[in-house]
Amino acid sequence: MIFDTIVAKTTADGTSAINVIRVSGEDSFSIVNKIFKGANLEKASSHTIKYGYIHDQDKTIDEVMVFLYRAPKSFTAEDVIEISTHGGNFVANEVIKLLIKNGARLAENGEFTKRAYINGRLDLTEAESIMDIVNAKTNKQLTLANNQLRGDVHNLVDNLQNKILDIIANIEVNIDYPEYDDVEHLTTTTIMPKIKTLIENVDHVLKESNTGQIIRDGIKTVIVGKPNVGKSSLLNSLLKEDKAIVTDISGTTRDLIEAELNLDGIILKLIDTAGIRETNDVVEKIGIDRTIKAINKASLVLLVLDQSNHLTELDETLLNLTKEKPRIIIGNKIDLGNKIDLGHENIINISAKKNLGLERLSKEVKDLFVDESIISDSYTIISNTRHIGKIKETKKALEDAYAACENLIPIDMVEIDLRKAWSSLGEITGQNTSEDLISTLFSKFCLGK
Ligand SMILES: Nc1nc2c(ncn2[C@@H]2O[C@H](COP(=O)(O)OP(=O)(O)OP(=O)(O)O)[C@@H](O)[C@H]2O)c(=O)[nH]1
Ligand SMILES: [Mg+2]
Repeated sequence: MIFDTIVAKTTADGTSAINVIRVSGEDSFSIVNKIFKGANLEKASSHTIKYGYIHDQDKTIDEVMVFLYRAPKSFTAEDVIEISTHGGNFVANEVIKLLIKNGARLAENGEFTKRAYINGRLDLTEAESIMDIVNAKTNKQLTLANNQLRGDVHNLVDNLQNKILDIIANIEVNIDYPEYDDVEHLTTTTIMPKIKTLIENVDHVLKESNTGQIIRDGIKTVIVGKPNVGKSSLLNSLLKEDKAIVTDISGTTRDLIEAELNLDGIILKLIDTAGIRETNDVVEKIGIDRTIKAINKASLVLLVLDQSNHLTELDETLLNLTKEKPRIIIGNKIDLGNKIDLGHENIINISAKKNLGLERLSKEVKDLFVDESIISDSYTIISNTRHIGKIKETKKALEDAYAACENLIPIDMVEIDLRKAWSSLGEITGQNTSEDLISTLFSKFCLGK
């Protein structure tokens, strides 16, 4: 496909050692050549670097290096030139303005990657993984993103699609040559076991994707408890900084305090809340309201109790309020006593003030959410919410197909469900994806990507 020539700065704004300006499209070489003094770029070979100057008629703008990539061996699979200028926004903008004056257009967010996708250099999962690499904050996130970029998710999806096609082929043969087999026999002996195995495969992928999603997106975690039990102290000791105000006055925290924590490779998106109690104070009431909403939205609740005092009615209320949620019950102030015993319910005893027991808490979080054994270079797990959604659709369609077989519904109806499963998978890699979705996905990228 032939597109116009686009330009953008690929490095971040601000002063730096160098800036890289990327130009991609059919006229890249002729446009840059017009403003470059040095070698004749139009005659230069691919994958070479030239030294020279960017000039605007007689005026020198900057001393630069240009990196040349001819189609299709470039990031976008088009002719690409990357110009390294000196750092600084002003000089970069002057060069970009000059390129636009000579026929290039300012790129949209993610447009280079979008072209790589449209030109078949990357599938959608590979393009999406580039954003994940840019956003990675932990080693585990980076491993997942790199595996996806290498094509692991693509291969996994391809493999499932091929298995579905195999069943569809079976059905087609039967429809074309009905004398080969009777339909009932075909479904029960050939098709149903195959669909069943596929559902199991998809289920397995979904199960492991829980870990993937948590590695990629972190765990929304809310710290709750009655006033003064040490919620803010816990936040601070986990973060190893005095982020929240801690006092011995009940009701110190009035509104939600948010922070992010890297817990041995797992990102906890922590929210410290206002202690829950009966109150007539309007400000505090609003705070408590927000706490309840935060509990509802969280994936993990850290319920803090005070081990230096016996359980109160308020603690019981909170235990009840959070019992349906994945939660960890924390017995804080263990340095002052050990007065609470919840029987069969597990309590992690800690002292937020004295930094005791925090490793046990980390271990508990991991045990609840992460299967460490599947995070490796050689293992494929799905982590992207969009992909997980499509796999769930696939599973539903396969289950419909299976139920149709069971109910002896005509075989061509079963085939419709199977085709639906196949096309849901295709949406993951971008085989049959709407223009709207593509635009939305790439608009989340940064400029120059
Ligand atoms: N001895 C001891 N004191 C603690 C511990 N954790 C917190 N405290 C103290 O308990 C008091 C309350 O701590 P905060 O962290 O403000 O409690 P909170 O739950 O955030 O309270 P509110 O924001 O009012 O709901 C402070 O005086 C802390 O120093 C602990 O493990 N041991
Ligand atoms: Mg507090």
